[in-house]
Amino acid sequence: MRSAPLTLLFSAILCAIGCSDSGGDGGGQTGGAGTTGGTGGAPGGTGSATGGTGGGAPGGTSSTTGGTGGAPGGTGGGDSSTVGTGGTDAPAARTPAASARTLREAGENANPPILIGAAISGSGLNDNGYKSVAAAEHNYVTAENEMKWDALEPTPGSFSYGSADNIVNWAVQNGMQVKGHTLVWHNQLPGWASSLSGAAAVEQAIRRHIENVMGHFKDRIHTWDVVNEAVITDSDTGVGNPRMRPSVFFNALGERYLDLAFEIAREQDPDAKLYYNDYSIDALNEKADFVYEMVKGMVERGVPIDGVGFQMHIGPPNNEAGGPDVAANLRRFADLGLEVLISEMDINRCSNQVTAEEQLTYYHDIVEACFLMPECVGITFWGINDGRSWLNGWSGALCNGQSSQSLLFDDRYQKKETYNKVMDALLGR
Ligand code: 9MR
Repeated sequence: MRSAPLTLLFSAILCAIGCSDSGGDGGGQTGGAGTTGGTGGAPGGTGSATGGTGGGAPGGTSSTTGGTGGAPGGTGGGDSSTVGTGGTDAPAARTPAASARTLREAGENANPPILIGAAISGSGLNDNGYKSVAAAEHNYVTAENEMKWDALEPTPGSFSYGSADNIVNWAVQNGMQVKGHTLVWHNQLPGWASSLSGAAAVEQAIRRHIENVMGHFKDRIHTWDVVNEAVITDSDTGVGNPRMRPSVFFNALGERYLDLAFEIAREQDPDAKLYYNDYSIDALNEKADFVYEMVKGMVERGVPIDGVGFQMHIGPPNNEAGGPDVAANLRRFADLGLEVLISEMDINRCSNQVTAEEQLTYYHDIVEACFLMPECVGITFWGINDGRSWLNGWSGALCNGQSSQSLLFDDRYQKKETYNKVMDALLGR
């Protein structure tokens, strides 16, 4: 959401000469609009198991000249009466909670709050240990596979929501927000969609899919990965000849398929947060530079994009990125007036390319880089426990049957040292 009503613009002018806002009301505070541009309002309060939905509010205007605007709203309590921290005077850095028993609590009690997420799998929800750690420690859910095109629209125009609904309903029951993942992606497409050809047929398929899926989840999902992984390089580390990825979408429509997808998504939900999401754009590398220019072009054309998800799959076969590098990279995207998110974090230890010590440093410093930026609205880990990590079974990850040891919990759902490093970063330690 990138357009602001006149009242917002007026208050922006007032705020340019100094204003102080007491913040949100449990939901997201409307994003401010600095005269030199501002970020849109960030997601609203997180709600709790006892209520408080705290949906994100409309963002403020933005311009390419930067400036920060609305920050996330307060944590939504049962009656949504908690005073939020959002407003037109977003702090330069986020303030940590004094203490926390869970990551979720650390995120909810930071000022402004930050969402703590996990990729959740349908099979995981059959396991009580998994479920209880997932709900206690996180307040933001991404379905690991259940909302991809092949799962939701296996045959043209015929939709199948059972598995996705299970995850979304579980999340809502536990006071968690959900990010829809993912509307337009070259991978995990059903065969019929991969073999479409011609601009009209592809555009029609994109429109039907987005309209149907966003319509189905409209009351339960307010943030979406609209386009995923549209850019490719010669190496999965984000280096070498960055370019638009050939796909059924790009081949038929060219780069304009991104604009189209975001515009259709905006028509479906004027208040949803709409994100572009990609891997190996975490560091300052060629792919990140290319995506930066691509997204900047979208912002300048007025395409309704609200933010960028940095997947943060660290280690083989993807990039490695140190804290300062991540901070500088996130900052330039935020200065476009966008929210930024860490959207799929894990750190692969297979093949020992990342040592145990490096893994701990990366976990701490990368989480800290996001946490310190009010425009960084969430950190999602790609799974709960090591044994279920997608990396273990994928040849590209060089695991050869070993565990990737990539996450925050072991297979008995005990906290690992990686968990402690993340908690330290969330508490400003
Ligand atoms: O974790 C997902 C794994 O179970 C699937 O087999 C894989 C198929 O492509 O997708 C994984 O999730 C991906 C996510 O949707 C997009 N970014 C990269 C993730 C890891 O591959």
